[in-house]
Amino acid sequence: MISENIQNLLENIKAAKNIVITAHKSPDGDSIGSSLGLFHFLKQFEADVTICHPDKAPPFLEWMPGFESVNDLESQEDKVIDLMSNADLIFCLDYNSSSRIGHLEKYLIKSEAKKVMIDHHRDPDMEFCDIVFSDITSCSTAQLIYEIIIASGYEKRINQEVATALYTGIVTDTGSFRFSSTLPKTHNIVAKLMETGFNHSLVHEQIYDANSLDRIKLTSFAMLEKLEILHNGMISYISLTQNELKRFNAGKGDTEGLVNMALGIQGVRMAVFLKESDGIIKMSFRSKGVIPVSDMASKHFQGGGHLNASGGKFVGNINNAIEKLVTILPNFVKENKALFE
Ligand SMILES: [Mn+2]
Repeated sequence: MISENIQNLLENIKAAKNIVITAHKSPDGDSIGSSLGLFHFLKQFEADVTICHPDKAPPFLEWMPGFESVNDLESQEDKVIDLMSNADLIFCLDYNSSSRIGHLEKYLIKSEAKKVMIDHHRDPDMEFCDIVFSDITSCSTAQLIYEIIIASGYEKRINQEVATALYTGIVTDTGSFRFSSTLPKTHNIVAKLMETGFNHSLVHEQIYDANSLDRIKLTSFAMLEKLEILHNGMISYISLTQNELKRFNAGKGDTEGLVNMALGIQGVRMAVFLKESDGIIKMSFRSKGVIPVSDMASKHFQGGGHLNASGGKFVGNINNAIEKLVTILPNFVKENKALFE
């Protein structure tokens, strides 16, 4: 897939005047890491390169080299619309469907630029991009970008900035190398990135040891007051209302990881997190082993994602969302009975 497309991609990069890098809504370490990794790489070519995301990145990524170059439609509307309309090459990173970029979608669809998808989510929509690099076995989009750079023959252009950004994408999307998507080649790639000499300990410290006191208190509250256990201790869920989030001044990214803590309980095989957000309920699903939470997300909650990590939503209030979840679960457990034993 990479080797088939690489020539076409390189020709487009070399011919481009204005390159725009987009990534999915609600940015995470991989969407920002892959955007900045590609940004620092492409800056070494002729074209002007900019990053246009649908919304603001969480503060825990602010330390990343080049972070100030990440524009977002939410807070820089005119600039982003202008950049999107002048683009002749647009990268679509870490999303498999144009519906994943919120209000940025209409500017992407309107644009006559060549579009390049680089992504690792299941069931990619092949229609909205001209060149597609989709590998659902890849642990992260950042890893795919590394492989694309290698295939392009420009390995020497992987400097510390590129490496730091791609490393951050890989670390965050693999849960620090623990998810089953982490392959031997992932470690080989990380070894190559580390050879550029960036401070990897500092990357971990900036990502994982920089919580606000409010965030720690929100986490404690969620665990103590809002954690529910079902099905003989095999399923856990946490729900948070808008008022509860407000009480702890929760900002972007502050509930990130709660679902993994709910999954981290001994005996729990599957965890769900529900969060009230702008009139809808956002849901995250996680599982151990090969329990396909992506099935539940896509069938019942207008979402999808990865086998062990998926997202979805429910339109309505949080109690109805919980009710629907609790009603569906017995059947889901029955369908995947062997996986819950
Ligand atoms: Mn990703």
